[in-house]
Amino acid sequence: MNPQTISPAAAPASSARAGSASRAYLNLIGGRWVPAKSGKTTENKNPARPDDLIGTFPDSGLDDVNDAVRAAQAAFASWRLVPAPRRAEVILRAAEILRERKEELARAMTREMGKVLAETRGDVQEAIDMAYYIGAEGRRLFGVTVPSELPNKFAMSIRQPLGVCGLITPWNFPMAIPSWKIFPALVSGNTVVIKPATDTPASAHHLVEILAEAGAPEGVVNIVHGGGNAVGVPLTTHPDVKMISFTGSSEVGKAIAERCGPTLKRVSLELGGKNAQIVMEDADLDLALEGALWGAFGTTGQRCTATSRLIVARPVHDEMVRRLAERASQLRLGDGLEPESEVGPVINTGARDRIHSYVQIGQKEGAKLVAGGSAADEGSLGQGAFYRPTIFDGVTPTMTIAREEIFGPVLSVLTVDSLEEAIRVLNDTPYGLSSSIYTRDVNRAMRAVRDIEAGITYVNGPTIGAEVQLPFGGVKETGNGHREGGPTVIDAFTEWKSVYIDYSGKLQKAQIDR
Ligand code: UN1
Repeated sequence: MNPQTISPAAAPASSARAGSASRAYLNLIGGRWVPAKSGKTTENKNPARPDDLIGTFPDSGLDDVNDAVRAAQAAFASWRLVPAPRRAEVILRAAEILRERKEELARAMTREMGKVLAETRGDVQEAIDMAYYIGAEGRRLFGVTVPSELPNKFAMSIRQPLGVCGLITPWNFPMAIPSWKIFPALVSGNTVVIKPATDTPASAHHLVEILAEAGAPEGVVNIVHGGGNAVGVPLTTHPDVKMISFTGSSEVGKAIAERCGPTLKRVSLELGGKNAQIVMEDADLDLALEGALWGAFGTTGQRCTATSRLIVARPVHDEMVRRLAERASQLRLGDGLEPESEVGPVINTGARDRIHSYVQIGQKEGAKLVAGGSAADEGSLGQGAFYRPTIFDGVTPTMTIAREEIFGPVLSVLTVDSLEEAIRVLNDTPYGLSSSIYTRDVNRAMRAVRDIEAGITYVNGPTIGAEVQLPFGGVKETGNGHREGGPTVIDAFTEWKSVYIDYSGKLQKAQIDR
């Protein structure tokens, strides 16, 4: 392919817009929309209404992965030579299409994933934000120029793409997270094969379809639907895949890192969290209450950044817990497409049952249930995967519900007697993604910013709500040191090359000629 001619991948023949009908979705490989080679498909249904079939998706395997990697590898030869500002134009065009279709895409995402419409609009908005942010990066991709120690010699470092990147994305931000990975990969000159979560394949499909429409050349963006073992594993072990970017659980992240070891692939991991919000006795309690409700029960508690622990100073504990329990019990559960719904279903009935088993463990270990604690089954909720916003009081740092990521609407309240104890309790977890402190005392806020072990700390804001132009990621078992978002995401998707240009016309010996 001539790098000067960007011919868009063909759109699918049956390109029904993201709507309410059920549809047969396909993989995109080398610019062609194709079924799984085996011909097998799987169904995906609405978690609020299990009789609502969203569509059938290819149940792909090794052969499909191999085809996709081959197509991506072939496309890399010319995509890497397209000037970065022109690569970025594809992403900026995608931003325009996303903006035009935001409402329709959000509705399709709520139908597929369950979270309420305001939040799926936010999810599409996050993809739009990332497209504009990273699109502009096409005219930066800064390297560094430094002086050489020798005369008449020039030294600089430039960024180079890695090659084919394998992207494995979760269901909780079905468009935002694919966009965090696909856009920076492409602007840097890589080609991609994405395997989206099996619970949210349509949202990732819509993003990929938009990129094709925006002019991504054949083979630059490929999507292969299917399960972790059948598609994810061959992608991570494929010798021609140079990098894996994964968002999901720490358990799966560790398995992926091991599989990537033998081929020394770069692996960028965005994993679990056990995020906490501290509320000091001098905090604005109304604000802290709103923050905790949004952080714990927004997205039905299914964010990596969700608040799953509330660490409260003893003097304000009783008031905080009483008001929180009251407000949590009043939250309206329902189909996210209904305007009055405040909390949607969890992703599927398996997740609902797993969340409930944590609640049972919490009760057995002696925590005090003050709100929720069961699946919601009144009226039409009984058909869907709904779980009541749940709060445990009297939680101690060693209890299971204070330690393990539950990934659902369950908040554990712990009580402390000082800022030092609050920070110690907050840090007492294997994870380190997001954190928050509510205080009016700047000295306490600054000590928390310094001493909390987490990739993100909010002061007087909840643990959720990261913006795309800042690094996103965590410490300890939340990741392996890479960051998404911000200028840092480019580091994950590029290799540095140092270039020395000697214009002295003679052999000069570094470290020796002085
Ligand atoms: C996630 O839960 O994996 O900061 C991502 C937030 C969102 C992104 C969450 N902007 O809560």
